[in-house]
Amino acid sequence: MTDTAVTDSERLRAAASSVLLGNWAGGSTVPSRTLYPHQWSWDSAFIAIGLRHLSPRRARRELETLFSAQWLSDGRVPHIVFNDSVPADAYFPGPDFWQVGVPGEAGLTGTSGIVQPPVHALAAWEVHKTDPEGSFGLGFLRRLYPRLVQWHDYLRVHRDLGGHGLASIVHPWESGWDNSPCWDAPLARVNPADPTTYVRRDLAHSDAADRPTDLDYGRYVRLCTDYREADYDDTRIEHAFAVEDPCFNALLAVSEHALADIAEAVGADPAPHRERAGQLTSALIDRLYDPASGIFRCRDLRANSANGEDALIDELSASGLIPLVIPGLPDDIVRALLHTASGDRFGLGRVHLLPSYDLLSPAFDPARYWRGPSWFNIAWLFHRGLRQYGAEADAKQLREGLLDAAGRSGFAEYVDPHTGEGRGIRSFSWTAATTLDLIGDRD
Ligand code: 9WN
Repeated sequence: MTDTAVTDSERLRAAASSVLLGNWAGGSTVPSRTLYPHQWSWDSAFIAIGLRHLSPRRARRELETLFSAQWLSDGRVPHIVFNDSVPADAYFPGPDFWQVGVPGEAGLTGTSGIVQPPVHALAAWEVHKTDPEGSFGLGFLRRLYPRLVQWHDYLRVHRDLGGHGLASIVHPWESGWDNSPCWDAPLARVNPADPTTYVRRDLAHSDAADRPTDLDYGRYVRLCTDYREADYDDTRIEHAFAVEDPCFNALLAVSEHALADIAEAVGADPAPHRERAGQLTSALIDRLYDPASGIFRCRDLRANSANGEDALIDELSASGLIPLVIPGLPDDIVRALLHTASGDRFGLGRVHLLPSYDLLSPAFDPARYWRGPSWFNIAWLFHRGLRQYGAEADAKQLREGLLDAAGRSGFAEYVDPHTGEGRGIRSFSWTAATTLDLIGDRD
């Protein structure tokens, strides 16, 4: 290689960097300038993991901005933090809909009232490790640690709706896998909101064939208005939608492990966090693991509202493979997850990245949002799980696939698992961030 030669990796790195820098909004990064012009909770965690390679300072700021909007009342970290430089009607549901203020925070007009997967402690720990000196010097972990503890406490205290030690989601948006077929049955019981009472903004930026249907949107809106009317108080509402999701709880378990590392670094006691991580892992296995299909499944707490019985949801989603990120899983479960991932339902190694949903199901759709397409953050998580359990060849192939698809698609929101064609919007932040994080491995 000559001094002037530019490698593919360098080009990709430059392109990914320019997406992240272009989406920087002053204190945090928008997922997309057009479709998602505010700060999103789990996006920011993935973004920080990529941003740390460009600027550890900015990566720390990303997380601190998010936590500056954490609710003082109960510790919840909202799924959206609204930026007041963006017109109120740029995104629906916007700040006027949620009616939640952020007292004393300049530049932020409010937040949503629901949450997203708790991947933040993991992100904070990864960001810290990139620049321990700068992080310690500025007290990054010392400030964030109590906030992360409060966030996990919110989920433990207010969201264990099933009473067996797992956190429940109360809206499909809380899963991050918004319109997965897993939500079809529990969502069908929800009365859609009157479509004349709101205007969707997403269809102005994305193809309707890629996005959720109007009927699903009506139900999403209804769940939000019911929660809002109960002042987002989990003790004052019988949530119509209440589900234990494997990805959400796996990320909580991994983050609890990260919190133990953070506790140690700031001189606090790591033991309660390790214990809690162990409890979460056991509860996840007891409640959600399905040995017959070799995957974790979602549990619908309202499956039979008449007698209050819950039931596993009859759909196989890649959410059920994400527990592979948890350290110390029993060997038989690791083997089963690897087997399921590379079987015909998910086609690992034979399709692009990892499809979000069962390739063999009639509900599979290669284009529509979370009903089949492959997402980059999900591939990043599964890659981490593969490496953790020594599946190096699969990990390498997935990493190569992620980098190629990201570059070729212009950092698409997601890709068709069969063709690799980009779908949704382009210049999507976590696609660029996961690229930056994995690119080093290819050099
Ligand atoms: C609703 C921002 C978010 C992601 C979600 C993804 C999508 C929002 C939407 O975009 O959800 O939160 O309007 O569809 O499903 O995972 O965090 O990128």
